[in-house]
This record gives sequence, structure tokens and C-alpha cells, in this order.
Amino acid sequence: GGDMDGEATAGAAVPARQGDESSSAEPLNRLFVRHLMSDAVVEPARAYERQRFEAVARSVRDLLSQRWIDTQRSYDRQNPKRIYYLSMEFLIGRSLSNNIVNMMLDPLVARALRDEGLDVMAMVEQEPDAGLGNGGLGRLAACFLDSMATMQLPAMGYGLRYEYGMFNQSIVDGWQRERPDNWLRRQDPWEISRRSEAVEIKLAATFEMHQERLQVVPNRPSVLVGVPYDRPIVGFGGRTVNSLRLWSAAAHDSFDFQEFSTGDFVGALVGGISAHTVTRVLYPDDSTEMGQGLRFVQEYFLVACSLADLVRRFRSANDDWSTLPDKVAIQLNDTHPTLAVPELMRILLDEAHLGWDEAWDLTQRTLAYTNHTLLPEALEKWPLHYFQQLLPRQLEIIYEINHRFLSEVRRLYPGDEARVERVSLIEEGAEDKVRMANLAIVGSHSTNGVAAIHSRLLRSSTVKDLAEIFPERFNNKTNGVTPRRWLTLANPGLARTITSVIGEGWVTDFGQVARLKPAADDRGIREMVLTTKRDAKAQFGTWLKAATGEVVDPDSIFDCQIKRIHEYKRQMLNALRVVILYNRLRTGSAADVAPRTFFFAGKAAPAYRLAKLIIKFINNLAGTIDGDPVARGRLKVVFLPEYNVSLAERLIPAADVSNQISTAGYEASGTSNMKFMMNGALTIGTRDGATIEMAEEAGEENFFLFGLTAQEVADSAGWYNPHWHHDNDPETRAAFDLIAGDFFSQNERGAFAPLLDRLLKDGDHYRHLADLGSYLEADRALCALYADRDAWARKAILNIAGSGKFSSDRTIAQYATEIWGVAPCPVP
Ligand code: T68
Repeated sequence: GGDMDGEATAGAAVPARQGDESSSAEPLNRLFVRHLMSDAVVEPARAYERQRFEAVARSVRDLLSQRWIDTQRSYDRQNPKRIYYLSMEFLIGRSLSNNIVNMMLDPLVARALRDEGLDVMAMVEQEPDAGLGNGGLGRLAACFLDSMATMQLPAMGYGLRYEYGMFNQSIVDGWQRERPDNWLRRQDPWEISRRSEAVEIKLAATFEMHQERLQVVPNRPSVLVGVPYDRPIVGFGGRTVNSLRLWSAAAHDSFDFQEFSTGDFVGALVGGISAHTVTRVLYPDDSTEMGQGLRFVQEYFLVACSLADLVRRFRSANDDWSTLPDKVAIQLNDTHPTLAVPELMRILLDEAHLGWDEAWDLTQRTLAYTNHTLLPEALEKWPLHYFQQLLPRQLEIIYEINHRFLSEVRRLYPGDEARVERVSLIEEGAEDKVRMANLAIVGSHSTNGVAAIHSRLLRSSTVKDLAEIFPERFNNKTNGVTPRRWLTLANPGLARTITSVIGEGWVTDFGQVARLKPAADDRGIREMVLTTKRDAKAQFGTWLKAATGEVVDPDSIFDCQIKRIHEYKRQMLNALRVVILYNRLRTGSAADVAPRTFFFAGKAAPAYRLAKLIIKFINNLAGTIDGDPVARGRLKVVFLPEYNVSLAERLIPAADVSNQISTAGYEASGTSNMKFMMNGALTIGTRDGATIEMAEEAGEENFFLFGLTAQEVADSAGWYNPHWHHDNDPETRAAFDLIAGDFFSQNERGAFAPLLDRLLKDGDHYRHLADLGSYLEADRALCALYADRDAWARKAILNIAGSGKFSSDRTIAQYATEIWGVAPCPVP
């Protein structure tokens, strides 16, 4: 495993680290002081922490800006084929520490700040997370940008500059509370606005926001302005600095200024006019249904701005439209940017004046689509009337695409009208809708899933008919994560340990971690890995106490499940496990077991009531256990509020156990599973998503797999009955009795009845009870192993050594050669 096939591999030769013993820390010191003096106009000794953060960030930006300019100029000169990654989400997190690591400035910065008597950590903490994403899909986009820059690929990310990112979560009486994430309250030091490159977006109607709903004023054409804000994406080694271009919506002079002439001058300025509200806020719905007008406008805005921008760039260097697919590869991150299909057609037909056949050929060869989910409720379908009112020309184009496509289907399958109905781009019903996944597949040359099992299920069930028509378009690209952020930055202790054994080549050639395998047999290295983990746990405990007051025992097993709260991810299965373990303590039936701390973290979509009730249940469970002397020192549950990238960076290095327990067939890939693995946690999980490939790489004997397979889940409709498990397994029944008897809700009688109903009366769609028994068995084996510290360390090392495949560098190398046909373009 972990092979880096293809030509686009991360640079093997890493430039020398800057600021090693010999070089001087002077320049950074000087920059820092100069920024404090001239930007903040403050004496360095009197500067606030936030001002110091801004001065350091600006200094680091100074050090990368020349390289940023050089990179862009070199692309303009060499005119290579470029990659454009279109995504509604980029879950970036913090940038200061990441840019320092990737510029290899860490020793320089550490020394400069030490000389000034400053605390690096405190300064880093001043930066708010750029939380422009919901979860895995958005974080994947951010990891891909890191890999593309590190591998010197001529790439650019396109997204939206939401004024408010993913909401901030707090817990009040156990319930989730959402607060707006005003991350741009203070000037962001990384973004550069480029008003001179603004683009104009035309809509066939005007719209206004009324009571948070989009209201369309038909037949009154309007113009939106997209203003680009660029953020530097520093490749490791600092040779290539690519751009992430985020669009911000502004009103054009012509936008609804009608209202001025009607006399409502003030109203027009503060009320209805809503151009700038287009990029106000990220929709916080992950894998749940959602279909609001403003989201539709956001999606079109991203597509229209990005295509106008990249076509302009293409035209300035190429005069022949037919070379578009030789110069441009556009990757659609899920169906969210699928309007790129009709929009690119519109540009080629109406602006380039090409004929249909040529425009269609160029569109398909330029676009490629990545699918991230099989959940039917998460597959986008937009009502036809949105198109009719806002994008009538694009709808006309979609109708023509559909007409030609269905004629072809009828030719291939004469008389099979049921099939025609299934593959049609239009779903007919009470309300006609456009099926965005079908549009993406028909309008592109590549459709990929994000793990082997997911890609298989996509072809064999979700879009089976389309896969039969276009078998050559379907492929798999198993996800990966960047080892720079998730090891070098997040876990410097383990990174040093790994480097001491195999050297530092792994940072850009992660397959090299396979060379750690023999280290599993080395007692000294096993000791070192255990000590590193113990240190990370103690460090997390110190942070947790300072941040929340919560005290945890770093010698207990740190057992973690951190991800969005969703029924298919089965946080309730984990909670039932904890209830049963706790009940064993209460009834005295537990043998002496290792003390354990269960960490949960994750946000629920604000409208997803059951997910919010799951959070409430976990918090009540934590409270009850905390109050029970029998559990003291043996069992503890912690729900960590405000899960975000920065919290993941703190917790993952400290984890002993990673829970990846989705109902098999439902988690497309998972990516935190990979981060835990490379940080030396052991996985307890189902055979789902990329966890299957992880176990393959590390050896199943080093994993704790349990539960139904995807095939068994799919076949279970005939035989599965949650009542059977409830009635026949005494521990399951006892757990239900405790919950139903309000043991965890003494002052909130009946609070958890909807959860129990879902698990019993309503048929337990996600098969919790089918897997509970085998989960507990795997859990028992895992605890037994933990008691043997040396055997545990062996498996932890074999897991790290087996994680080489799960670097996003490997994933991106495969996209580059198999989908994009793009080669590295080193900056001289
Ligand atoms: C995730 N999807 C998959 N969606 O659930 C996960 N959806 O298995 C996979 O590892 C990851 O993508 C990367 O491929 C999401 O994160 C969303 O966030 C989302 C957001 C809006 C609408 C629908």
C-alpha cells in the first residue's frame, strides 16, 4: 500500500529548514516590531495578544508574498493545464501555525518570539478558526489544497467568503445552542481583496430576503457583483504558493435601485436589497435535506463567478476555445457546484458562439464530479421554478441536454420507459425538480466516489442506470488527509519520534511510514511511542482543565468519537455501550477494568431534532455518571462543545481509541478515521467507508472490526427486528429500562422517549441493536489489549506504519493523473 503511482508526487527533495542554528532570527524580529509600530501603532511591550498575533501573521505573510507572486507569474508564463477545485466549503481552521510549518519557519519564529519574551501558543490561539464548512467534505477540500500546493500542481480553489461560518456551539442544560460565528469581526490578516478582478453575475429576477426566506421579484433582471478575496495556500517547503479565491457578493449599481425611485431610500438600503446577503452565512446542514432559495443562489453565485474568472484567464493566454480541456480541469466537490454544467454551456454557446456539439464536448471534457454521499435525503434536487425565475437560459440548456440524452437512452434501450424516467435529469412529481447528481454525471467525463466500497455502491445501486450507460466515467479516489497539519503541526511529539526512526522524508512522501514496521519489534521504540502518547494526553488534560474546568485522568483510556451528530454515524450506539458498561459497574458485574474516559464532540444541524436530542442524552449520561461514586476513577463521559478543526488538532494526538461505527454502507469514506490512525490510535469500527481499506493496510489483526457488513445491512429488511434484541439480550433490556425509567432524566421525565421510539417502535433504521452485542465484544478485546501496554504499543506502531496510503498527497496524485491529466509546474 501507500504507493505513489503517477508522475505527480510530492517533492522528494525538501529544501533546507530556514532558521537553523546558523541563520539569524533578526529579519522576523524586525518585521514583527515594524508591523506593531506601523499597523497597530503600538509600542511592542504594550501590545495586546491580538495585536501581536496580527503582527506575526503579517510578518509571515511578508515572507511568503514574494513566492506567492512568483508562483502566479510562473503559471502565467508557462501556461500549463490548471486545476480548479470548486467547493461550497473549505474548512480551513487556523492558518498561522500551518503557514509557519509549511514555510519551515518554526525554529525561526520560536527563536524570534523567545527573544522578544513572547508566548507562541497564546498568539496562535488568537486566530479564529476559518470554519467555512460543515465537516468532512469541507475539510477534505482544505487538505487537497495543501497537497496540491505541496506537489507543485498549478491549482486554485474557488469558494465563497461567508461572513459567518459554521455556527458556534455551546451546551446549556445539556442542549446544543447555536451562536453566529462572526469570524471576520476583526480584519483577517491572510486575505487580499482584489476589487479590480470583480465579476458581474446576471440573474433574470431580483430577490429579497423576507423573514429569512428568499422572495423572488420576477421579470426584473438584476446584476450581482462578485469580489474575489485571495488566501495563500503554502506548499510544504514554501516553493509553491497557490491561491484559494473566495467570492463575496456585493450589490451592483443597477441592483434593484428601482426602490430608490419609488421613494423608499432608507428602506432600500437597510431592508429588502439583499445582494450582499448572498454570501452572509454558510448553511449548517450536513447530509440532511435542505432546499432553500438562498442556497440555490449561493450555488449559482459560486459557479458563475468562478467560471467567469477562469474563462477570462484562459482567454488571456489562449485564443482557441477548442483547447479548453487541455488547459482547464474543473473538479466539482459534490453536486453543490453542478450548475457549472449549464453555465459553461451557456458561455460556450452564447459568448463564444460555438455550436452545440462542440460546446457539449468541451464541457464534458473539462468537468469532473466527486460524489460524497449515498443518503437519498442528501442528494440535491432543485425545484424547476427556481430555474424558471432566476436562470431561464440555463434551464433551456438543461432541457436540451436532457432531450438529447434521453433520445440516446431510448436508442440504447428501446421500449424501456421506466429506465428513461429513472435517468432523466428532471424528476416529475407534485413539484418538478432537477436531479443535480444526474446532471453532474451526464455533463462530465468523470464521476468518483471517495472510498472503494462507496464507489462500488454508487455504481451498483445509487446511480446504477447511469453507470450502465457510462461505465468508463466511474472511478474511485479513496480520500486522504494532509500529514503536515495532522501530524507535523498537530502532534510535533509523535512527528519527532517518527523522524528519529525513519528520517523526515515521510512529511512529503508519506508511504515511507511503512518503514516503521520493524520498529514494532523494538522495545525502545515501543516505549518512546507510549511516552509520546502519554505526554499528548497530559497536554490535552491541561488544556481541557484550563478551557472548561473539566478534569480527566491521562492514565485512563481516551476513547473518542468526534464527528457531526447524525443517526447513521450512530453516536447512540456508542452511548448505549457506555450505559451498559456503567450498568455493569452499578450491578457489580464488571471485573477490574482499565479506567476510561469517553470523549464525544460534534455539531447537530440546527433543524435536526433527533440529533440534538442525542447531544442532550450524552450530556445527561455524563452528568449522571459524574454524580455516581461507583463510577469515580473508572468511567467518565465528556461532551466537548464547539467541535472544530482546532479542537480536532488537540484531541486526536491524545486519543487511544477511535470509534468509526457507522451503519455499514452509509459512511462514504470518513477522514477523521485516517487522522486517528496516523496518530497512533487503535480503531474500533464497522466495515464501512475507508475504514475497510485502513484495516486492509494495517492488517485486520491490528483492528477491532465488528458488526454487520454493508451487504448484511442491505439484506436485513427481511429479518431485522430490534424488539428481538431488546427482549433477548438482558444487558440491552436493562439499558433501555434505565433510559425509559428516566434514570438519566430525573427532572426531565420522558425526555428521551423519542430516542427509544426510534430504536424500537420505528424499526431502528440504522440497525443499532443488531451491532450492539458485537460492539461490546470488540470493546472487551480492546480493553484486554490495553492492559498489556507493550502489546498495545506494537499495534499502535503497526497502525501508524499502515497509514501511508491515507495521505491526501496519494489521493491528489491519483486525481492528477487519472482524472485531470495535470503535471506539476515547479516555480523556478
Ligand atoms: C462527507 N460528507 C461524508 N457532507 O459523509 C464522509 N453535505 O463520509 C466523507 O469522508 C467526506 O464527506 C469527505 O469525502 C460531508 O461532509 C457535507 O458536509 C455536506 C454539506 C452540505 C450538504 C451536504
